[in-house]
Amino acid sequence: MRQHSATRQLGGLAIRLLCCGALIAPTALRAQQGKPPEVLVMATGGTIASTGNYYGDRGGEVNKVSAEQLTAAAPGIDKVATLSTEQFSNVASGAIGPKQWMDLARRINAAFHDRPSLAGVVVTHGTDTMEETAYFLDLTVSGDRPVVVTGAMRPADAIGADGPANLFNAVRAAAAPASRGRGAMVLMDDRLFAAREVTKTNTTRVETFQAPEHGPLAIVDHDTIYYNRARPTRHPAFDLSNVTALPRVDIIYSYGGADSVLIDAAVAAGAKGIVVAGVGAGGLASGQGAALRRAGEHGVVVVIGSRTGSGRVAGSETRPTAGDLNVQKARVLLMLALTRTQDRAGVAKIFAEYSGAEP
Ligand code: DAS
Repeated sequence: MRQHSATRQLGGLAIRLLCCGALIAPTALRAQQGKPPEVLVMATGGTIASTGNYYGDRGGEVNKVSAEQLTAAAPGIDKVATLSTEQFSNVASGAIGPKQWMDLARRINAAFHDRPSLAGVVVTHGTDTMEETAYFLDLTVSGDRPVVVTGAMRPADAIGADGPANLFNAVRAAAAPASRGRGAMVLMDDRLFAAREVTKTNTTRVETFQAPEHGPLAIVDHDTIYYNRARPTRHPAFDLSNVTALPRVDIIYSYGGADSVLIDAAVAAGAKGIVVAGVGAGGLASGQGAALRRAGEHGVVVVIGSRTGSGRVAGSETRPTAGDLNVQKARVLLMLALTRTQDRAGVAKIFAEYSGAEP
């Protein structure tokens, strides 16, 4: 892991923050404190750090842009925060999974611990699995300082590249006092979303990130970050200090004619949990029920979600369901829940608290 430190002086971009009725003037706060907020930019790779032909020969040129080059490409960024940068990795987001999630969470927790003056952290990340990493960080980074995950739909050298504006706005959001207590968020296309709610909805459009049935937490305008919701109730972060590896959890899709084969294969591969992308409000193909019961008898915890893309799956005290988490996020929560308990009712309780399944 390479680390760069680039401290830059800031000037006075006025950002007015309207939050829960309170109008805050950050420039005034900064003037009082004598220096602009400190933000750490942690770069992991993705399209934001890639160059090359967007639809053609990207292969030879991907992932060549460093964390320092990313910040240098966002004019004025040094006027909104005192930046430091760290190159965590430089890979496409398909190469980021449970091991990298844990390393990243540990690194961010350590940065917050070691630097009390740090206002927030920005993570640059490929967009394909961004929502999973963001949700993992939401569940595992402790304290009230924000983590803002951002990326780009267009490479760094594309016409109309969105990376510099996204990074600029993510740094503004991470520096803003109004962002405290909101957990991890995703900033894309001038909007901030809660990590637990956001999902990628389109393969290529810059407005691909949406939060179905919830909407954005904030609109990021040139002069203002306008939060339109009160701070959420936060549950304690999952403690990773004794976790060496996350348990295997697989996602099984339900569809007309689906049978037991993939479920049995997941159990044989050592899955400790299965998330089902059920039909409708958590229904199953008739060929899957017996295999899921068998999995349960083997101690595998089954969580039922939905493949529809929005809406709740109602649960009970003994039957864990995804609530309104999509299945990829239910998988993240199940992996973490299984580090606390392997008991089905215990997992159901955690899901009720964290996922919105609670009636
Ligand atoms: N390169 C892909 C990724 O790393 C896509 C992207 O970043 O937008 O997820």
